Amino acid sequence: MGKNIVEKILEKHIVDGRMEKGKEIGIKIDQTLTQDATGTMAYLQFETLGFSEIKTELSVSYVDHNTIQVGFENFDDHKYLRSVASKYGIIFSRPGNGICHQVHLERFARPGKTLVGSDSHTPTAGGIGSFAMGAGGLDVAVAMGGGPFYITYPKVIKVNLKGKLKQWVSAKDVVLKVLEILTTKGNVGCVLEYGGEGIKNLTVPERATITNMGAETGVTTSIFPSDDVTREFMIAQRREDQWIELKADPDAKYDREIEIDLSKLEPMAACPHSPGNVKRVKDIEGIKIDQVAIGSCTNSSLRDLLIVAGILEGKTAHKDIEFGVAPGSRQVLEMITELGALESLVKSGARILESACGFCIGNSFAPGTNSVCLRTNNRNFEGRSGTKSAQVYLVSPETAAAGVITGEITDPRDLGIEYPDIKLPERFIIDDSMFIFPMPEREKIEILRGPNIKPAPKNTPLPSVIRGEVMLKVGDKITTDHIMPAGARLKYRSNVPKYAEFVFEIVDSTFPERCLKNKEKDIHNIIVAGLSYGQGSSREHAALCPMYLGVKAVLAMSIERIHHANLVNFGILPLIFKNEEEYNTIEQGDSLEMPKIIEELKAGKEITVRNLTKNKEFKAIYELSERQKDIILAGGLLPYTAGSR
Ligand code: MIC
Ligand code: SF4
Repeated sequence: MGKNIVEKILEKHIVDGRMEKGKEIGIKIDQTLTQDATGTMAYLQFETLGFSEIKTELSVSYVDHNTIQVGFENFDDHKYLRSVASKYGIIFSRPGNGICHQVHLERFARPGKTLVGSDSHTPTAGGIGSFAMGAGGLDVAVAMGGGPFYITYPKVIKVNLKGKLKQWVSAKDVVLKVLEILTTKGNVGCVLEYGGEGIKNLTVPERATITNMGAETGVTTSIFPSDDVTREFMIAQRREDQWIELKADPDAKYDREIEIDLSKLEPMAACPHSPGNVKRVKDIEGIKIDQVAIGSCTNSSLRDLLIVAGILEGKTAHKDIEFGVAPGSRQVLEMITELGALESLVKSGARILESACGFCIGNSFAPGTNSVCLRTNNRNFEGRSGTKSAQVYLVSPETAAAGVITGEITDPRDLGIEYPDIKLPERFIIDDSMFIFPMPEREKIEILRGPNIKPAPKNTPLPSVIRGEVMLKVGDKITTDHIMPAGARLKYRSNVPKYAEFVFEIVDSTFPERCLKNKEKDIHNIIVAGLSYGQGSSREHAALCPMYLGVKAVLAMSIERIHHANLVNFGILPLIFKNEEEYNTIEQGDSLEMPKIIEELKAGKEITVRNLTKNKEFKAIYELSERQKDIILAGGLLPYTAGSR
């Protein structure tokens, strides 16, 4: 029987378990990447685990999130990351070199390889045919040390692309269409495999826009075949020798197929406050805007910026807006400089922002009160821009550029100008001088730790009885941005006691203090949530900091994949309600007791939960493999792995 691409890659990498849908498998990881906001903790954990060097083919540490540097903390983190990288054989990408996903795509990602990154948009590399997944930092630390990475053997959804995109419609509109079809819920455990004759009309960076934002559907990853288009890109990056062909067999089977006719697509927008709230730009035209931000790992490639520069050539940004452009990498910045596009952007009034995450993570370029923004990134959760009252619409570079000119949401096809005729170069400027490659004689290297860098906290084994209080009850689609705000708080990523002061800051800022009071009295803290709890980023701090505050269990209607894995990794019991009624009955402040957890977990039985306040008892379920149960019992992956070494 023919195989699809996912099967082909997984069968070459499986080291634990069987290739059976829905079952847990362990796979060998060829490459890892980290970024600074999750990386410091990943490397602190790598150190705690006691590995002497990395065991992967290639591991890269990027600095792209915390580059604002108000105070000493960020720079200290950069120094720590640089020293750890040199010590353990990791390539260090210096700040200024660009956003991890864009740079990895340009310089390191390879078709057919597995990649795990401590960032949920790691699937960007799926655009080049890499099987690339986001994970918490601790999982990445274990993978760097040569351990397997565990996933659920996925269902594969084929996305069949046919036809060709019309002018003014681009890759972002394709993935927004995918989001409209699949939404942000219910896709856990699936992989999106792209195919069909339409793919030949999409370049690698365009494919990467699609696989990047696929993360918002909740899938494990998205992947494109590796074909002549991939080869051309790799030639242009002078990496032709790393190209291999990768395609599905003609009789390959899929669990589901979706067809998208590229020629029928129109400009789309994800409206506030969810990437799944997709509408046609036509239907929201005319809304006045205050800010346009172009960049992020979704849309900051050379192709994107050349298009924007072409559209804005000879024009000035509308007087009522602030406009910023963040090129995705130093390579992109150098290329737009050489090709003259930078000049036209500057002349149009663009504020040229750093080649970093910046506005996307909300640590700079925050919009004003009630501002309406057009942004080309992938997430528009409430408050993520840095301003709670802002309304963020996620759009393509074309639609963003149209807004720059008119000052309102505009279908770019209505601009009445010619679509820029851009030509991508046959060769990119290759300059790897902003990477620090590891050198021999690493023993003597001293690891530099500033005062903001605190050791990775460890949990204690799961108590035999959880007895505690519902500290917070939240609704559906609580994102990791709700749980653990980034933005201005990002600089505390290496300092858990400090960062924990901001858990649920935008939902209920009293949460941390209340939790700590209980913790002192040995009362366990419990979180109750609705559907899709923990959507969004891979930040393990959304589990690590609650763990630090004494949270022992999360009881939800459903929990997203990466966050679920992070809860397990930090020894927090992830439980699922069997029905909505139980969720409805439970209230914040209720006292709960789970009297037999260890016994029930070991026997594979449902967990008994007593609501002492309501005098009710019910059973909760869980989706945990035997391995994950052992991790929870040990108090998390750190004590579990340390114990087994
Ligand atoms: C994000 O886009 O939310 C981030 C910041 O890149 C996160 C990682 C993090 O929180 O550090 C992600 O997507 O995983
Ligand atoms: Fe950076 Fe934004 Fe991409 Fe996250 S989504 S890696 S913050 S650019």
